Amino acid sequence: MWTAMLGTVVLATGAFAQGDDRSAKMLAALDRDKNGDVSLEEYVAPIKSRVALMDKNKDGQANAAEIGVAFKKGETDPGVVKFLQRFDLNKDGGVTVTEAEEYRAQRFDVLDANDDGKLAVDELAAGAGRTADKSDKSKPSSQ
Ligand SMILES: [Ca+2]
Ligand SMILES: [Ca+2]
Ligand SMILES: [Ca+2]
Ligand SMILES: [Ca+2]
Repeated sequence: MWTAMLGTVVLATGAFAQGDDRSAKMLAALDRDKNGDVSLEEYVAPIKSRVALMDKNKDGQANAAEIGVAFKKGETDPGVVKFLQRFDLNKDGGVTVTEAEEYRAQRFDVLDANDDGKLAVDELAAGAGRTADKSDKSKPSSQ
């Protein structure tokens, strides 16, 4: 019955879901072609449009002030700072669509546990509590 809310959760990508129900909803929201899993393109699409929307002055990136407006908070709000830290890959104080896409692509790679290029609901669920580096699990701690 959650199909009714598909449209409303598409942009809610900042907070990663907790639990299977949330993961199922997240998958449904991301799965634009409704084939039951999330492709890389589907996974990065929401953050691209989100950053583009945040960029009110259309200079190609969302800075702290613009992110603050989007979050309805001040630019020093922890959520805003965290968003910047996460997505501002070159640390120039602004998040471009490309940076957001790249961050999400890295995240996709982490979540895609079986490396089939698609995220299934269990992979989304497993990723809810995980932040980085699936490469670590296969390597004994070298350096
Ligand atoms: Ca899909
Ligand atoms: Ca801007
Ligand atoms: Ca940047
Ligand atoms: Ca997969």
